[in-house]
Amino acid sequence: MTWRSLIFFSLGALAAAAPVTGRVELRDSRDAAVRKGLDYSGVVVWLEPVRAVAATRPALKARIVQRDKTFSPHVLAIQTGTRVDFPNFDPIFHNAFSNYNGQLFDVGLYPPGTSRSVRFGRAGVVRVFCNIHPNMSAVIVALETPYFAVTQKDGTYRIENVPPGEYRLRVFHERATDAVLNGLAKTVTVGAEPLVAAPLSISESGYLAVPHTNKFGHEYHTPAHESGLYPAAR
Ligand SMILES: [Cu+2]
Repeated sequence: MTWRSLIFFSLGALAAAAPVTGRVELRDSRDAAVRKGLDYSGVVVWLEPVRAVAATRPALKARIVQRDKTFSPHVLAIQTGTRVDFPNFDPIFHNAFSNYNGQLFDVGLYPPGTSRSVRFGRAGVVRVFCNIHPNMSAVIVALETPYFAVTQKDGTYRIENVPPGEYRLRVFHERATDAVLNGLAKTVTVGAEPLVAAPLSISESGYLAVPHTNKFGHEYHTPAHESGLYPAAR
């Protein structure tokens, strides 16, 4: 292949990929901001190719910052194989640990100004907590596909560069049951033009916040105002 044909081919491949956009609405929530329609953020929307195998992007990196005793972002979507850094920007120790498909990942206790990282090689939902501060929580959604996005506060999402084809559109929301989420999966066909997907409405009904334990499986010994409920009150 000559350089000219290679460049032509690359431009052609880029032009063929279109963005998929849409909007998600949350209902039946106990969260005041959600009920007022002010915060529909943190819903993961992704596209699984029905036939072709999604292209892999090696050596991907992402991060969840610890600052002001908060993990940020609260919801992170990644492709499997991504290494996630957990830098500690607080003047205190943190100990991020996670429950990953039922398996414990422990980053260990580490001091201010340092970082630890974990590579997530399998698809699944990773619940991240801090072993010291029960109110700290985050969710990592590891996906086999590179075509994903997380909703903004207004509920909109935008998945870039999706090649034409047939996909299963799927969603994850931390305060929805598996049955609700599975019921929302649907098939979409992406062509050469940008696609605006039909709006999605996710019910939080049936979701129960359960207390999480520390990494040793014990309750947190903390002041009463730091509830151990997950997801923690914000
Ligand atoms: Cu902490």
